[in-house]
Parts: sequence; structure tokens; C-alpha cells
Amino acid sequence: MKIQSARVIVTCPGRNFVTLKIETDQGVFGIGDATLNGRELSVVSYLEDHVIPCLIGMDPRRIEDIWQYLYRGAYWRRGPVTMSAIAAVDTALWDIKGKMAGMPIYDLLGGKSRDGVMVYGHANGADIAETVDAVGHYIDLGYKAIRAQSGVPGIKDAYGVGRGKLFYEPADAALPSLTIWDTKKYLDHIPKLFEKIRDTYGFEHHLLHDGHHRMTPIEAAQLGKALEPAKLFWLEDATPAENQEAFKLIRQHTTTPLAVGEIFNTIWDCKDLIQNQLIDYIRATVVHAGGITHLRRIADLAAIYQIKTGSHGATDLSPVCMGAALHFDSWVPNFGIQEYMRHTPETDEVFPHNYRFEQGYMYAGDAPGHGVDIDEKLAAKYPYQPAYLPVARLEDGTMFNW
Ligand code: CS2
Ligand code: MG
Repeated sequence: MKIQSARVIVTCPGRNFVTLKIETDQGVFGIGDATLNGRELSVVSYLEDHVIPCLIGMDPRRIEDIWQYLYRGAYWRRGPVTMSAIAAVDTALWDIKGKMAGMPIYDLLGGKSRDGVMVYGHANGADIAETVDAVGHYIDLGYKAIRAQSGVPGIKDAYGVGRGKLFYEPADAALPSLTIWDTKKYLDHIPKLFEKIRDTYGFEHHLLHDGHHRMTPIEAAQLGKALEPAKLFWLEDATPAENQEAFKLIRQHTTTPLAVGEIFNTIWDCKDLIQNQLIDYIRATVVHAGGITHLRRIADLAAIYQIKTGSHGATDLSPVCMGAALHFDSWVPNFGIQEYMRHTPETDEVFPHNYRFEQGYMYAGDAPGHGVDIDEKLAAKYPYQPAYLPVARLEDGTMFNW
């Protein structure tokens, strides 16, 4: 069996998605997500110029060997562009293997460990009242776990507060738009938000919050401590994770569970945080962390420290990634939770899929492979459009973290 052709499809049904399609000499094909928000075309070039020429003629059944070939063979290892490209190949190959075997990917991995995959949705609003209402809306939709983000008085365009309530999408400008940030105002505000949510709805639902890399370690420690009465499921990306030692300081001060990893690419980014038990959830994803083959290594390392998974699932990860992630989540023994931000109806139409949401859980579906396809004709109607995440500066003009 041989890989006969491979090509990259770029489409923008509301936002940009990059998809790799691998075709075999036996008529079976597989697809993988290669989307890297705001740097989409770099992955396209990596795949078209450097990966696809090597793939042609390879045996698609040798998923592990092809992974090692692309990782070790590049000499320049790791990084989001490289690892998203490898992930796309890996996901497409698992899809092919599943179709060849007539099995869903979770069965190839060892079978389901659970019936449904608990997901969290995004409730956001311009202020506390709007966010509390949005949480209520998600409760009505059946969600068991809800992430809450709110506008902060005195801050224009805080992270996590979108224009649409269900389809939050900040990558909306041809060049990055400017937002202004003030951590003190944020720290004053967030504990009030969670107090209000708990007062209104009680403690039945899981609540989550994303700090989006904006705090120093001691600020994160203060927030974690202030949020302890709200009993969060997790506080995400409390501080930038380049300096992993920082998490020691946060841990010394608070029992609020910590999650990190959406911008991690390999097990090496996670290793110290996991081995020193500085986090509770590892949020690496199929598309940005080298595909199912590598994510499995990360999850297995985490498992021996009782750290659970909590894969990133924002709308900039395509339905192909969501499908693959749900198969992974269905299998992985140390599953924690899966993020689920709904894609727009246009995106769902371009990527017909088997997965579904029901009463707070997602189900991968039992189609062979990952169960997600791409309608290439429809995809062609939505050409690439440059779109960037915003940037953030402090009030005095200092460049800050988005
Ligand atoms: C996020 C995303 O979903 C999340 O937790 O942090 O909104 C993230 O900002 C985007 O995926 C970046 O592309
Ligand atoms: Mg996040």
C-alpha cells in the first residue's frame, strides 16, 4: 500500500482552516487538521514544500515510522509550524488506518474508556450580569461544565468576550487589532464574577476560567486563592508557561486546580510541569502537539502523576481536529474534559461530521476513522482571508501578552 498523493486545502468559511488530504493507491483517503491560527500559510508551505514530497510512495500503514521520519528527519525539531504539519499527516494516517480496518479510531487505540466525553462551553458577556445570563443559557443547553469570561470595567476588549455569544472569534482583522490590558482591574473583577455565578446557580456545575497567560506568578497565586470559594474545575493559563518554575510559586499558595498546554507542541513542553506535579490538567491538542501518536505519549506521562487531559478545542481548531480529539478523549484513561466551542453553520457544512453534542457530552460517532470529511467544492467557495488575533498593550503603551 502506498501514499499516492497528498494536498492541502485552505478554506475560510468564517475563519481559516488548513486541511491535509492524503490519498492512497487503494482508493482510501484520510484527512488531518493543520490549522495554526494567524500563521496558517506557514504550515501550508511546510507541508507542500517539505513534507508532501517525502510522503509520496510511503506506506501509509506505518504511522509510527512516518511520525519519527518527519520529527527526527527534519533535524530542526518541535515548534508550532512543524508540529502542526506532523499532526496533520498523523491524523490523516489514523483516519486511513481506521477506514482500512473498518473501525473508529477509539477502537484502534484500545477501545472506549467512557460512553460520553464531557465538554465545557464558553459563557461570556460584556459585564457580570451578561455573563451570569450566558452561564444560565449554557445550563439550559445541558452543559455540565462552563467556562466564564467577562468584560472588565475600564478595559476595552478583554480576552474571551466576543461579539457573538455562541461563536466567539477574536481573529477578525486583516492586521492585528489593538486591545488594552490592566491586570489590576482584572484581578479586582474576576472573583466578583464567580461569586455571583455561584450565588445564582449554586455548585452543581463545573466552572472554568482562562487567564490567557496574563498574570505574573504572584498575581496568579492571588487569583487562585481568591477563587477558592468558587471551587473552580480549573484556572487555565494563569501565567506564561515558558518559565515552568513559575507554577511552583502558584502551587504554594492555592489549591485551585491549574490547567495549561494549549500552546504546547511536544512532550518536552509538558515534561517538567507534569513530573513536578505543578498542574492538574494538560491541555495539549491533536493539531498543535504532533497528532494522536504524540498526544498519546503526553497523556501516558501525565497519567502516572494523576494529571488529566483537557484538550484545547477553540473554534480555530477545525472540525477535523475536534473529530480526532473526541476519539482520543473516548479512549484516553486519564481523561479530564474537552473544550467545545461551536463552529459556525458554514464551517459545519464544509466539514460534514459524525460527532454530536447531547446533554453536556459529546459522542465521536462510530464511523471508521475519525468520522470527519471535507466538502471540497464547498470549501473552494471560501478562499483564504488574512485574519489575526488581536495584540494587547498596557495603558501606558507597553506591549503585553494576548
Ligand atoms: C483559548 C483560545 O480556547 C481557549 O482556551 O485560549 O481562545 C485561544 O486564544 C485561541 O485558540 C488562539 O488561537
Ligand atoms: Mg485558553
